[in-house]
Amino acid sequence: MNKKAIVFLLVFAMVIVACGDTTEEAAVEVTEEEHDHEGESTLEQVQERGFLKCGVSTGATGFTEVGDDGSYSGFDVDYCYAVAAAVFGDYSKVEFKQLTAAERFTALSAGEIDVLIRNTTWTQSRDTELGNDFGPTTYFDGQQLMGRVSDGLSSSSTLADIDGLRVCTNAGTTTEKNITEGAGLVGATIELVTVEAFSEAIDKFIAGECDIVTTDGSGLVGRRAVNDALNDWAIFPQSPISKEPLGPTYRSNDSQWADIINWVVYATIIADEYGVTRANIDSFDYDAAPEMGRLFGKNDGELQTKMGLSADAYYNVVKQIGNYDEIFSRNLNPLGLYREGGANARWTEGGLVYAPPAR
Ligand SMILES: N[C@@H](CCC(=O)N[C@@H](CS)C(=O)NCC(=O)O)C(=O)O
Repeated sequence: MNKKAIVFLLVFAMVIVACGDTTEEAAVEVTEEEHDHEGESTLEQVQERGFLKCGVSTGATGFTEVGDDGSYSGFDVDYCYAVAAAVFGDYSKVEFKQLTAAERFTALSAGEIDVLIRNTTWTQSRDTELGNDFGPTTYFDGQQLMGRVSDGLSSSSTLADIDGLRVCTNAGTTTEKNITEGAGLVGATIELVTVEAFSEAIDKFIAGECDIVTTDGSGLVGRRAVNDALNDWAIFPQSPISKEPLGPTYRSNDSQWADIINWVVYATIIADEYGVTRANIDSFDYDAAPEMGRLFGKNDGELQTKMGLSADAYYNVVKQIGNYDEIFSRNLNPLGLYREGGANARWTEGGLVYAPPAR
């Protein structure tokens, strides 16, 4: 139910009084009609506001990058754009909020953002204790470590090899918990140094204040690529020390909003399964692929309007942002991250990227 409330705000303004040169402070009473969002769904709030508020990281190569002109790009950023395309038919209707790992869940529960798409791992405690629900995994990751080749580390190093070393990572992550537990299990004693943003951990690593940095494998590959350190920095162990399923996160008990976000991801995956791309989306034969037609609002049986969206909501996602493979390849292939042979491959090709049927 929409509820309008009249609120009176006392605004203290500095008023230059026209007598002599005295300056007086006057209290001006302003009446402002303010909208009370109580009882409104997340979708209604977002639609009424006219743009999506999407929480992203402070910087993760290939996932969240901010250009010199202030423009955002990356795999996570593209999923923010995709949600805006679904809700508004216009991907650009997004306001990004950069969040450190430690502040992300508070920002979400406080309503500062509508969805969090920020290298965020789905875990049991985040799901059950922190008031979050998780959407489909968009990137199956795992934690690894990075050290200097000049220190004798290589891609075949193991967790036991970090005994006695200083290990840097960012606070509020699964990373810090996994490394503490993992090192303990192999009997390695480490000095764990936690910083706010992961870029600070890299700065310390470069400055020699840390021997090791650790985070999701994708984050290490990205940082190594931008620092042109392929031959100098070794990523290990070959088999990650944890599972880090990364994907969109939203507030608990918000079923309609959850459906919308989930099907944004599924739409990109299903489009990839059918080979529908930004380039061929308008020449594709939807009569021959009724599932694709339903999902894009081209045939009978579309279900988007049942979710409060327009029938062509997911058509707009793929038309404007691309299918899963396009999003992955454009952002992550340049860093040396590929789907083939890994968990992010299509389920038909031995991977885990799978979507339920659109019917
Ligand atoms: N997936 C882990 C780690 C997330 C994380 O903070 N990853 C780093 C490295 S990719 C990152 O996003 N850094 C950017 C930042 O610190 O804002 C989690 O959910 O706790």
